[in-house]
Formats: sequence, structure tokens, C-alpha cells
Amino acid sequence: MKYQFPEDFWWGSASSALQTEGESQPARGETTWDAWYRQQPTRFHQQVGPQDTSTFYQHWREDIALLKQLNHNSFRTSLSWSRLIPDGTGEVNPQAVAFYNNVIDELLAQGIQPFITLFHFDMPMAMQRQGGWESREVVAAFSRYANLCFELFGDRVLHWFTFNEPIVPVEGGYLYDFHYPNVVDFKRAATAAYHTVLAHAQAVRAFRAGHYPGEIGIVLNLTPSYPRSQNPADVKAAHHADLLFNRSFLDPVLRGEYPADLMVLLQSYDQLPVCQPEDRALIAEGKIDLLGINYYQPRRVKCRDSAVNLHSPFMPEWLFDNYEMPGRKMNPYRGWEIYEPGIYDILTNLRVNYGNPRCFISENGMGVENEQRFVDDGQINDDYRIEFVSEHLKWLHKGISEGSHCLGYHMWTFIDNWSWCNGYKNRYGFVQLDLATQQRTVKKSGEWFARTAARHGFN
Ligand code: BGP
Repeated sequence: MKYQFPEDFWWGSASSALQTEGESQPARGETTWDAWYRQQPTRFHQQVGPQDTSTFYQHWREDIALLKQLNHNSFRTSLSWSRLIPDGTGEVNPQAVAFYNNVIDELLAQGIQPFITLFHFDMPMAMQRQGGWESREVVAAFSRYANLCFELFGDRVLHWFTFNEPIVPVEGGYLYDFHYPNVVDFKRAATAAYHTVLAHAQAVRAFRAGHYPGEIGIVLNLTPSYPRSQNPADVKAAHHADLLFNRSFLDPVLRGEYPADLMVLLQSYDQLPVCQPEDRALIAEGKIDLLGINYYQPRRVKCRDSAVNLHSPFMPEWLFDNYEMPGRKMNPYRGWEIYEPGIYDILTNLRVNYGNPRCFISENGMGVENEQRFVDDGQINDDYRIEFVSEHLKWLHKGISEGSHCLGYHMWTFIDNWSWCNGYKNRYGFVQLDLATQQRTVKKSGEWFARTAARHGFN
């Protein structure tokens, strides 16, 4: 076979609790997304909120059978903090524990390794009222929640992830207005990011102290920053974007410390969060066993063409401009560039600059609008998705053949799901969901993936 992957390669897909589970009784506690939807439903595509899902809470057994049919040997989803502990810190909901026990046991019974994320954007509203990631009390509450999960499920779950894309709630909530609390304030963003790193490190510390059998990591969305040119000003701009959006999490979790030049940069703009003397040792303990890489798109960067208005509040765009490279390949529905070699560049960077850590692709995918128009004989004929996945896998294969320690590939996502402000606008699944009837139909890409996973490769 031309693109042969190792026999023990992880083939699977990723998902998250809030995007799939739906309603239950007793209801889970409110999250920031429920509250935001209640307050401003028009912010959400076609006013569809997080209550409208593929109802995994009811359909978990059927969905796990579909995962098996798609030859998954692994599957990542998240636990919902507000389902397990509705107010974030108080009583544990026994029905939630039973639900997750069922899911984990059924996955294992079907030969599918559960990869479990502790936090995938769904902050309990009770915790947000205490300040969310801006508050050190919330960091302590997260650590308690993490510990509880390890105690409840750590005998069977062997792959844990503290956070999914921790930079996203920071940039979405505190810079660019696509997550709650939708404010624009860099210092608050930096504080939330810093506290997320502390929360991660506390969870890692608790995991190590408990001597659980598995391993712990984090899932980061890495966006390689490519300068417009090799001109020093463009290169510097790309370096700054990389520091802010990649290395602010990558360095703490792989090296146990922040990049010195990031600290200097933030200090020079008076944007450093408040640090306590004991934080440095804690961050050093947050080094991971396994890195999940979400890769969707690169970042194209150039130096600013115009002067900064020094009277306006500091924003990342003081340091660089985004650049629309002529001729780049775009996913027109999501507005994201498709650049397959980026996945290889990420692996190479990790190998050359970070000691070649154990890693895997934890998300990669293509959201497409109105896929109904591609229905052929009752099935969505999504050749574009097969091409998207296979082209990324080719570059992944090259990285592995050059020595990168990449152990698997998880697609976003298994079934069309609810997606934050975009609702069901862009569909990503291997399985089509009819939201009204809850009927599931495997797409052509799902069948292709099942064959590829079974043979550990493709031609
Ligand atoms: C990632 C998130 C997922 C998912 C995906 C697709 O950033 O981890 O939760 O939403 O992106 O993004 P979207 O649905 O916004 O197109």
C-alpha cells in the first residue's frame, strides 16, 4: 500500500459533550453557552442552541455501534463538568456518573479506546459567575472536578486531556466576541489564558499523584504562522503571532515554562497577568505525556502597514496583520484556508524544536454547508471530504516516515453536530444527521474511512 500507517495507529474521530449530548433528566447545570443562547438567541445561526443535538445522551449505544462500523479503534469526546457537578463545586449527579460509565464501558466492549477531554468550551455558568478562568477559585474548582473524573473513570480511561483548544475560549471570549462573556480586553484574555495553564497543571499534578494507569495530555489547535515574505519585519510579525496563539500554551505543556520572549513582549505592553511565586513550579509540573493537535488552517501573517493608534486598547493586531495570500485554497463555507502541508510543518516543528513528543492529530476536518445537494442514491457523496482527509494523511505519512512521533489521526467529526455560534451551518460528520427525525446515514467519506482504518492505509 502506498500510504501504509503502523498497525497500532489510532484511527478515529473526535466530538464533545455539549455538541452532542442534548437533554437529560435531571438536567445538567447551565453552561455559558446555554446562558448566552437564552440571552441572545439571534447570535446563533438560525437561532439553534445547544439543546438541539444528535442526542448522544439517548443514542449512545447506537452511536457507538456506528463508530464500530466505521472501524474506529479510538474515539475522543469530553465529559461535561456541569452534568457531573451541576453547580461546578457541589454535589455529584449519580445519573451523570452512570451515563459516562455506560459510554466508557460500551466503547471498551466494542474495542474502541476512549480518549477523554475534561473541558471542551462548556464552562458551568455558576463558575463563570465567579469569574470563569479569570478567577483562581475556578482553577481550584476545576482541579477538584478533574480529580473526581480520575477517581471515577481512571481505572478504564487510559488517555486523558485536560483541555480542548484552550486558546479558543480566551480569544473568543475576551478578544474577538465569539464566546461568552464576549468582552474585548487583552489583559483579561491574558489572565484567563494564564489561569487555564494553571488549571491544566493542577490537573496533571493530581493525575500523577493518583498513579492512574493511563497518560495525560492536552489538545491544542496549532496554527503554523507563515510570514508573507522573508523580510525581517514580516518574519517578526509571524513570530509574534506564533508566540501569542501557539506557544502561549505549547511551551508550558511541553517545556514546563513560558517562552521568555513572550513574557518580555507582554511586559513591554503592560499586559502581563498577575503571577504568584508558587506558579512557576506548578507550571513545570504540567508537562504532558501526549499532545493532541487540532489542525484546520494556517495563519498567514505580515507586518502592519499602518501605524498603531496608541490611544486604543492593546490588541494582538498591534503586532501583526493577517494576510490573504493570493491563490490560497479556501474552504468557502467556513472561510478557512486549506493547506495540507501545514500538518507536516507542525510535526517537523515539534520534532526539531520540542524533542519529538508523542502526539496525534486530534481534530482535522471540513465543514460544508447544505450537503443535501450532494445526495446520490440516498447517501451524501462527499468526495471533497475524502480528498481533504487523504491529502492531510499523505503529509502526515511523510512526517511519520521522517521520524515524527505521531500516533494517530482523529477526524472532526463522527456525526454532524451542533457547533457553537454556527449551529448546524457547516456539517463535518462522517455520518449525516437528520435533526428532525434523528436518523443517521453514513456518508461516502465514512465508508472510505472505515476501509482506510481497517487496512491502516490507502493507495
Ligand atoms: C474546533 C472545536 C470543535 C469544532 C470544530 C469545528 O475548534 O474543537 O468543537 O467546533 O472546531 O469548528 P466550527 O464548528 O466552528 O466550524
